[in-house]
Amino acid sequence: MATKNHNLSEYDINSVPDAKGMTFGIVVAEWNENITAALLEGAKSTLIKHGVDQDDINVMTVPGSFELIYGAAQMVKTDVDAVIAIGCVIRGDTPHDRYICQGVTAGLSQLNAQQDTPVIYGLITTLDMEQAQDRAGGKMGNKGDECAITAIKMVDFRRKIKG
Ligand code: RBF
Repeated sequence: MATKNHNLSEYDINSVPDAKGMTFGIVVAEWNENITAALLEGAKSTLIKHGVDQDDINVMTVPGSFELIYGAAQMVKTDVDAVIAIGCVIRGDTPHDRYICQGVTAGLSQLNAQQDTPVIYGLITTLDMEQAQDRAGGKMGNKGDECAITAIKMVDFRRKIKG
C-alpha cells in the first residue's frame, strides 16, 4: 500500500478479531508529550472499542524514546499478551535523533525476534512537529489506532500458532 495518503486510523473492521479478554502493556515516552499522549489515547480507545477491558491495559511511562527498549523488555516479562511502545522522535539540529531512532528500531526488533510476546512499533519519526501532529490524530489519522489494531491481530496470531 502506498504510504503517502495512508490514513493511520482507517482499517477494515471485519479483519479485526474480538479482543475481549486480551491484555496489553503500553510503554509511553514522555518526550514530545503532547504527541505521545494523543497516540496513547488513540491506542487505548481503539483497544477498548474492540472489546478490551480498561483494567487489562497497563500503561507505564519512560523518559524518552530510547528508554522504550528497556520499558518494553521489562513489560514483556509481565502477564500481558502484547506490548505497544509509543514514542515520537522529531528531527533536530544534530544527528542525535537518528541514533535514537536506529537504537529503538533495533532494540524493539531484537525483542520481537527473541522472545514470545509481540512488541508493537509505535514510534513516529518526523521532520517537524506538524508532521507529528498529522499522525497523532490529525490529517493522517492516529498511529496509536494503528498500533492497537496491530497488537490485537498479533495476539490472535500468537494464539492461533500456539494452537
Ligand atoms: N526522545 C524522544 O522520545 N524524542 C526525541 O525527539 C528526542 N530527542 C532528543 C534529542 C536530544 C539532543 C537528546 C539528548 C535526547 C533526545 N531524546 C528524545 C531523549 C532520548 O530518547 C533519551 O531519553 C535520552 O537521550 C536519555 O538521556
